Amino acid sequence: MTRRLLVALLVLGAFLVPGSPAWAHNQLTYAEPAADSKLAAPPTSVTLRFVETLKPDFTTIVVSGANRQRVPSTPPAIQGNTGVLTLTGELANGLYTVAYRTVSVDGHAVQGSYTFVVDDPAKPAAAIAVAAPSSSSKDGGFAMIPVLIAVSAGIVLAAVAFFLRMRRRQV
Ligand SMILES: [Cu+2]
Repeated sequence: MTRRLLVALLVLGAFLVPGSPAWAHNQLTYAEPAADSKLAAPPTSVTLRFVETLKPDFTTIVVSGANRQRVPSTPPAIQGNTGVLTLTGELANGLYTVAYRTVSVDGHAVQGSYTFVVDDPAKPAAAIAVAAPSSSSKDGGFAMIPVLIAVSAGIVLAAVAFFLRMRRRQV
C-alpha cells in the first residue's frame, strides 16, 4: 500500500464517518405528563420538549384513549422547541397514548409515542383493563443507514481501484 493510497483512504474515511451535526436527529427530552406515569387527576394539557426548534407546520401531537379515540384538544401551540397541547375535554380514568411526529433540522421525520394512565380515585374505574404502559419511538433516519453504508463501501472500492490503476501506470 503506497503512502498516497493510505492518505486518500484516511481522507475518505474522515468524510464517511458519521459526523454528529448532520446525523443528530430531533429528540424528545421532556414530557408532561411523563411517559408511563400514573396520574391521580386528569391532565388538562400535554407538554413536549425537544432538542431542536420545532417547525409548527411539521409538528403533530395527538392524545388518544384506550379505544383509539382521539381526545379533543387544541392544535399544539409551538414555541421554540416546546409544543403544548391543551386538552379541551376531561379525561376519564384509563390508558392514554401521546403520539408525536416532527422533523429534524436535516428534514428527516422523527416520531414516537408513549402512554400514561389516569386513575382518579374519585371517579369510576376504567372500563377497559389497563394495559402495561409502554413507550416507543421511531426514527425515520435509520432506514437511510444501510443505503449510506453501501454507498460508502462503493466509494472506497472505486477509490482503491483508481489508485491501484494509477500506481500500475506509474511503474
Ligand atoms: Cu437525518
